[in-house]
Amino acid sequence: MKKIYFAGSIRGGRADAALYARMIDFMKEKGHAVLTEHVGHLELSLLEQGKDRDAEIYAQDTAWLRESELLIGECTNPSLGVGYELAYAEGLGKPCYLFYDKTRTQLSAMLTGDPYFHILPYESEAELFERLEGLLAGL
Ligand code: 6IA
Repeated sequence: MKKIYFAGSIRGGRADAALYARMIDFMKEKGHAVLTEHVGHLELSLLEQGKDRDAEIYAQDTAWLRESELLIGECTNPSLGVGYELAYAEGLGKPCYLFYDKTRTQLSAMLTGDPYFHILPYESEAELFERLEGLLAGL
């Protein structure tokens, strides 16, 4: 059982929120703890209306990054917050695995150009889950 920090877009756009939820469920089914389950909550856009909690969110998420053993990100939908989390995790030396749908986006050169990151491009959801399963099995 590993403590996983899952990163996915929130204010960057929620187009892939249901996919994040399926990835989070899959990681939990495989016996891992996902510290950031809310990233997959489909009702999050409603909850996000009150924005007075940002300092608390920042403090909690950076604490979870320090506590986590690795980061798994779904990076197809660009997100400043996810980019920040990736650099923060790299600074802490946490292994980072980044998925993105290469038929839908070109990942930032700041990620693909950094040999620290394990980049996992995919072309279909089936391929994404195959690669995620392989990654989790190797932990
Ligand atoms: O810039 P973005 O909002 O797209 O950044 C997304 C990333 O920042 C995610 O990977 C999260 O870990 C983190 N993040 C952004 N907003 C929140 C948040 N909002 N709660 C927790 N983590 C966040 C409020 C939700 C709350 C009302 C349940």
